[in-house]
Amino acid sequence: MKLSEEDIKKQFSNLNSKWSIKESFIHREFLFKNFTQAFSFMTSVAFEAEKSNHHPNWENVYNSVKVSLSTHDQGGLTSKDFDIAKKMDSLFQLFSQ
Ligand code: H2B
Repeated sequence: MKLSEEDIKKQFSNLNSKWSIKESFIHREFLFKNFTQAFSFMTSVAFEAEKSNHHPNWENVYNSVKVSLSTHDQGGLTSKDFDIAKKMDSLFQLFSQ
């Protein structure tokens, strides 16, 4: 179910401050030391995405992973976007050491 403006604000406040909101997407760029770290992070996120059947739009260039999240089926942001965003924030801690 699409979240209300109020719920979006609440959920957004639980994310790392590097996330931004634009229209019906939330965005963040994750920067790593090198490609291996970036790709390890992406692999780990991929397993989480499959588990929850919720998949990111993303772009990888060397050590950068730019992520956009939205729920296509609902045409907007849902709790699934915020759940995977939080997982990405914690996986980033692991893979950017
Ligand atoms: N990922 C995202 N980000 N949004 C969706 O609406 C979505 C998805 N839908 N992954 C799923 C797959 C859907 O296409 C399948 C059929 O359940």
